[in-house]
Amino acid sequence: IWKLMEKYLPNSKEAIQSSVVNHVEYTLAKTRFDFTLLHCYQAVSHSVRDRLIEAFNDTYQYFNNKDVKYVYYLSLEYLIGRCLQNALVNLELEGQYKEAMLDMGYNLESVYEQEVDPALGNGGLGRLAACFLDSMATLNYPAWGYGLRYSYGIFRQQIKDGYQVEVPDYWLDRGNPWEIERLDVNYQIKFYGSITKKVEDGKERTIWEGSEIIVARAYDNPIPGYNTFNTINLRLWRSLPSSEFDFKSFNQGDYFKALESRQRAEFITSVLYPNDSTYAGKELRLKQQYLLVSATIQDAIRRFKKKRKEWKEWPKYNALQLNDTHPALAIVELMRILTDIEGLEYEEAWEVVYNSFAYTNHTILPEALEKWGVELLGNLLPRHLEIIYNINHIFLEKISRKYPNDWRKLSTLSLVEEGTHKTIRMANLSIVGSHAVNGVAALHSQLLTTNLFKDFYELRPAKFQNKTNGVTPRRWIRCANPGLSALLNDVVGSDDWILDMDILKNFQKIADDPAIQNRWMQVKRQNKEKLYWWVKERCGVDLNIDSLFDIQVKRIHEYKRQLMNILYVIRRYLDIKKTPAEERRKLFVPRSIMFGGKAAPGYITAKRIIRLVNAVSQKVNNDQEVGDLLKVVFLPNYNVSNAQVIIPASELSQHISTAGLEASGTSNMKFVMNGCLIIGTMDGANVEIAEEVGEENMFIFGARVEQVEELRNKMRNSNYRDYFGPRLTEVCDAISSDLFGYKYDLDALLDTIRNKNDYYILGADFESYCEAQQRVDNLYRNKSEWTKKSILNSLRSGKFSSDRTIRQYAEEIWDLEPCEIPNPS
Ligand code: 26W
Repeated sequence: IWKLMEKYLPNSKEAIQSSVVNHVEYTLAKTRFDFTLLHCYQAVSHSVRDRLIEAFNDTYQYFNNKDVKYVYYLSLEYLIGRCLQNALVNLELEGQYKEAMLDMGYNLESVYEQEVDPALGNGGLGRLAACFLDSMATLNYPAWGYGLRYSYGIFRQQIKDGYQVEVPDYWLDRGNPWEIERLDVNYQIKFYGSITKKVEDGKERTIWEGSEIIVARAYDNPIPGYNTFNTINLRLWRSLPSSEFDFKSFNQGDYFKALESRQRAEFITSVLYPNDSTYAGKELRLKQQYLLVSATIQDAIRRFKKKRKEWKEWPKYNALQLNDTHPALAIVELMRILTDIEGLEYEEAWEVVYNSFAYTNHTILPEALEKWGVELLGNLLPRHLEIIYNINHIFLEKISRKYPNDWRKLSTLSLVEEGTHKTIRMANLSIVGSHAVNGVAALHSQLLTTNLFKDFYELRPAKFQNKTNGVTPRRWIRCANPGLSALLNDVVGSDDWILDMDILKNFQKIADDPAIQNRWMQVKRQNKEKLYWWVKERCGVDLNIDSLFDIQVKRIHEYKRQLMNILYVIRRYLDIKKTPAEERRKLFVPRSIMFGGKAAPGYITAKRIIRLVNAVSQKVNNDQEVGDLLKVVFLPNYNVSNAQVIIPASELSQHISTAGLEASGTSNMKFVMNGCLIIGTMDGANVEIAEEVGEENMFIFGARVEQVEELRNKMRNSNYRDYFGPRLTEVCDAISSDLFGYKYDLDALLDTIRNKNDYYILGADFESYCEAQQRVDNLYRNKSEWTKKSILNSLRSGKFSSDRTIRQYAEEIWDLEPCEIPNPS
């Protein structure tokens, strides 16, 4: 059979059709009488999956033969988005499939729409992991993604009476043709229990006996590279009961108790925690983290052992990247296995661990930093807590030798936070256990070394790096914006830009070309039309396609300042109302202002922001006087597939966080690539975007990082009426006068800036924001100038391809070489 398997699926239209038809008959067991579009999607996906599996098996076989070093990317979240189009584009078969399907009476685009979006992440961090997988595959790096196969992804957001309602997202409802269940890849995971010490030939050995044992099973998700046969694996773990463990209860005749414990095991990977940036501290979450960590480390060790190398060679063959501190226990787990089971000395084990791990920080918000209570941790993972204390002890001894009697240093560097409620600081553990630590944009990385991790930086400056985020042009231009892709192909004369975005810079002169400008505007208009219908169907609002599409889509957070955006919308509304009807069109550019994003279910202020947007929307959109000069829409259930419609259609996008608080942002990069102008603060990657595209092609405003603290202090000591300008005061008064209704919620919302010290300095930045908005209006009146800037934004966005980011990780952190498998064709 192995000889027979060596041939590959042919690419002809007929071959594609016959493979689809085969799946209709033999995989789906369908007849012509109840065949739906959904079945069509399933059959097509299975036929594409066959091809992925060919490439996927060959890839790892090849890696293995070449004895390469692997990177393991560990993340509790992946927002990979829909797979079908992405796979076809990366396999370069979209054209053939389109034709094959058309022939059979199906429009491929409507087939795409059948796919549910796997939403196994919250926001930026999860989507970054997905872009990284695409780039790792495309650049032929030997890589593995590891994560959890949650049965419920991030909730589906519905808007009822203007409020967010969360609906469970059981995304596996219709099966998942993309995953391969590995019935034979299972690992035992232990929890709780006790530890005993044994002395064997004069050496002390620790044995941890878990009292709850479950199983993690592998589900493989092939990730195809673009323009290469390489296809890598995203391996997601699912928790299952361990049959061995139940045996006892069954024998004791307690049937129901046995079933209960089985359900408890399955529950562990059932739901993604929908918080981003507030740490929950729940035991179930820690169980999730440990399950990922333990199964992944066991899998990596099993693979390494087949090589029959010594442990000290581990870092030569393995790099482990921690996507934030969520999987940080991996450091401890590898230490535990090396010392307790493999019998290495502590120092030997530490060398192995330290040289293979690296940690990426994604936020400096204090409420997001993970700190596990020692009781909780010590109860669930007693041996791990012991090892953490050990690591800390040895680390602090070094510190006190270097800085005798510096108690402040000792207490800030310690892995343990003392107090009535003792906790383990996962960031400190991650830094101490890693040879490299990075932030996700230049400004953010710099703030890590000067603020959050200052003392660590002074200890080992060489450990700290920057890796500015990036996004994959395959999904975010090629898939999401086919019109722009075709235009870029014509400009460049090939589709080489998909793999080398930097070449777009060579074509900047086209920005002045009226013919190109026209085509550019046409593409944007077609994308706006698509969003127009999307909005009409889902929100029942009729937008003016000629109005400026102004969009802010991201998780709802006070620091991202959606509140400032909506307060400005109200400002605009009041100004329009004050202006005599005959002068309105002269003074105001028609705008459609759209918001989208989920609020964490327990984050009341964020939910009130959504309520305010919807209240304003209702008032403004129904005001005859205003007409199409101003429309406000809340786009429900923002996710990856919706982003693919929203981003290419937008003309202005808002990235307006308080300076210093947005680590990077990644949608800003997607918007720029798609020829959208940014209104934003000098925060996160906006700073580098300004460097690349030129400040004159953006609308930059607001306080810089260095000014924020001073502004906060100033405001702390004064009444809000003294530092809110008249424009903001009037807006707040309008809300409080019940102009939009919902007075209770909205007053409470305003109090977060009026009486709570306005931590996010919205009051201080508002005037400068209004001025920037005025510049937007002025420029939009000049279609040609606007379009020129739009073109330049896109052509100068090359730095923000995740290919650049991944190359830097590979070269500067992982020490990893590409390994391209020969293309069989
Ligand atoms: C423990 C709760 C929790 C969950 C998720 C805390 C923090 C997080 C993430 C770190 C939040 C997140 O997604 N951060 C975003 O990461 C992106 C990718 O680097 C950045 O572009 C965003 O600026 C950052 O907010």
